[in-house]
Amino acid sequence: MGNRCDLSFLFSPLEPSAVVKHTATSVVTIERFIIEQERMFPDATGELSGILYDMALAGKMIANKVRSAGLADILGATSDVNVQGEVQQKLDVIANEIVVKAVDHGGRLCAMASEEEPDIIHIPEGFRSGKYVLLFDPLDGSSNIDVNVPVGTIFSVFKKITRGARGDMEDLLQPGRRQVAAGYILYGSSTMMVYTTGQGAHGFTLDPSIGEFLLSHPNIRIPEKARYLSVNDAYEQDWPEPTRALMRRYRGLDGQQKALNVRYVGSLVADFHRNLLGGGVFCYPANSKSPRGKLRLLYEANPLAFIAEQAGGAATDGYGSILDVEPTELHQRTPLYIGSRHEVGLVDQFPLPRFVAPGVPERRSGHQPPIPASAPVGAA
Ligand code: AHM
Ligand code: MG
Repeated sequence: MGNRCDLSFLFSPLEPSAVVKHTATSVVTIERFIIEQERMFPDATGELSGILYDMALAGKMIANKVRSAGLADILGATSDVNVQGEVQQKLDVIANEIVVKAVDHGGRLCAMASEEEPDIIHIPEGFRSGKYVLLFDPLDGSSNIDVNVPVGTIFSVFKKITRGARGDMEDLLQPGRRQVAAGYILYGSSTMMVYTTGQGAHGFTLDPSIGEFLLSHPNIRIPEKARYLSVNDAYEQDWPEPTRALMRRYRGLDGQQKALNVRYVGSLVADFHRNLLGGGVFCYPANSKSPRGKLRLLYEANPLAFIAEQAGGAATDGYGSILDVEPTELHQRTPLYIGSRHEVGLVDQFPLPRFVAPGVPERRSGHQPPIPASAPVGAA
């Protein structure tokens, strides 16, 4: 790749995935790439780009903590539980603080929400309020930290829609289809950041020798031919029959297709990333103990769904695209089936029962009506 700045060929949706080779004197940093993308929009103010740089910086800082966690007495649990009733790991708390502090003062955001905090996070008095909101899971898969398994940060950005000076709950509760950017940082054998602003999904690998994310995977396209199934089948006994039948399909047990290979890390970002590059489907179905599933719509499902769609894949909760769900609460959970388009499409062939909380209408435009709340999750 030469030194000229025209990277427009990387943004063509028709360009196949390729791994970029850098030379000693020519590299494409994440900053350069973001600037090039921004140039395609003459009205862009640079604020969204600024949020992406801030997240890249936060990712580098968290990577640093994750790398040295075993040495620095930051492994293990705190004495606190988060809003979901889960024990907070020390690194959850540290990662949450790193993200908040990386973005709260730039004048680009008007509010935030984190999986680790119960309520809306306002921009502190004294800092300028901007036109975007950020929702994030600071350290997904954190129960794996103590055993040195990859973890990740996931984020989602929307434009402010309310009129007031500061951000509101309404700004945070928007359907995923309105995301203007989303991404994740995977702390694996190398640290990678993958993001989209709706112009394809692009991956960057952290070069630790210079401390920069370098473009390594432009225009990621999820392989059409899936290789992997990622699901925790310890829950099989709690799945309704249609879910079991769907899993039998993926495993080739009903004779309708070749069996997928099963790979489950138990860290969503790691499982998603492997399937994004290698082809596959990640499933976290609802079950009788978690009738709305486990994963969070706003911090996990939405951003990854945006990236999946931009890479040619899909994501559903079993009733329609994840991106069309209209959220009603910050920490809303959702079933999730995400990855290669064909495998995600198979979900439609299995009539999964739907859980609706009493008194809370499930809102989504143009999809099948829900089963009433009184119906058990196992009822078709
Ligand atoms: P977390 O946000 O508390 O870390 O929980 C989310 C994680 C995902 O990374 C992963 O896919 C899932 O929980 C694993 O759950 P389970 O152990 O039930 O399979
Ligand atoms: Mg999480």
